[in-house]
Amino acid sequence: MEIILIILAVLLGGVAIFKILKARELVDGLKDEKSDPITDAEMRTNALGLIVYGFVLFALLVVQIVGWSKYMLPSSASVHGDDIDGLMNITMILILSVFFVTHTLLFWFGFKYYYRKGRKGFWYPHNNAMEMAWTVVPAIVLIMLISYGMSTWGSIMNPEDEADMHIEFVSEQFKWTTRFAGDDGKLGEASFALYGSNAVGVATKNALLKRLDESKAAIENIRQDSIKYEKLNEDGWNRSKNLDKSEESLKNYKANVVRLNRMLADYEKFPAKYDAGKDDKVINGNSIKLPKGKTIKFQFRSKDVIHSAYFPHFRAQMNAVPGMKTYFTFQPKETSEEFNLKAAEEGRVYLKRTLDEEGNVIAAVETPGSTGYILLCNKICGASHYNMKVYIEVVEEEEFNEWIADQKAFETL
Ligand SMILES: [Cu+2]
Repeated sequence: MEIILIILAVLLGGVAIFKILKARELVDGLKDEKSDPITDAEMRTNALGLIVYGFVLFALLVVQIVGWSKYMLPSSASVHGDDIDGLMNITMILILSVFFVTHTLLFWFGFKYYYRKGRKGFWYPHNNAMEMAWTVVPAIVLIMLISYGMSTWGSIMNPEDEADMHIEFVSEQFKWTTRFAGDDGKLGEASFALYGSNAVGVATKNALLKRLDESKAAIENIRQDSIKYEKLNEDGWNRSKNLDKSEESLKNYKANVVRLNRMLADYEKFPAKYDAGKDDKVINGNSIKLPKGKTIKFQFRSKDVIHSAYFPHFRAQMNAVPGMKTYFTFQPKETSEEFNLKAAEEGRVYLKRTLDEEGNVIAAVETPGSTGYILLCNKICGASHYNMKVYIEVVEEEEFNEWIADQKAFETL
């Protein structure tokens, strides 16, 4: 209510000023003054206003950079992340320098050459040397910047080191399911044909056979239902909609049976890639552990729409696209504990919230350090997109080994 009143007051104030100016114009018209409508003093005030505006703009920018840098991400927690930070810093230094130089000139020239009676502009239409300079110099700088960016990206996407570990994230509205490769160090084959109780569709032989049985049973059920609906239809009850639905499901399940049989035939030829899934560990919760100092190759899949796996502290991001696999490899170089200490040392803070019993925030205290590693969905994918995250704890190798040993294998061997 208060805000509405304030907005109304501002609006009415604006209307009043407009009306007063309009009235003044009419009075001037009556007086029939032939003088210049804008005086020299007004012109000078405007010019001064421009340069003051420039100073305020610069000052605000500097205040924000200095004052809010404590909320920025701490320095990278992954090995390749330092390259990304280097790229970011050089780019920011370059564009900020150009920004300050060009805008200083812009405001200064606007002030220095404001209109004064009797002064004429200097007509200077063209200069080849200058044209060349401001075309070639930015072109060279941009080519260098882009080459630097492309080579950095190229080396990050094609790491020389073999991965020590393989982990998969499968996205769906609205959660991530994690799969760790088992002792064989390989992620087994997976397919959407097995989704259901099998969260990421791991395709071991047993899982394929189980799903095949389920699909056949489902087809039988649908057939029984269809017979019932047809009977009801004959008795005068309109069940055409149910029949259409049954037909649709029947088609899907039949296609699934074809897919599963094709994979079972493939299993006879290449059993290894299916058997590799037996010891995989599927984690349904939203918190996982990772070992420090290991190169991890992450694989991403999606069950429904495009999601994006974003690990801000590790400077990593990759889309998870339905129907294909995408990859990103990185090595965490600090445990969660070490990272938190480093963040505090670097002067970073986060807001520590205290909630009451009903979950309302009653206090938010700036606390030195970091909230900790997290995997976020970075593609607006629907209503609960904001809540699609996995908490990651990076620990020493021994602690990780203990934790992963406690997780259940897909098929108990
Ligand atoms: Cu998402």
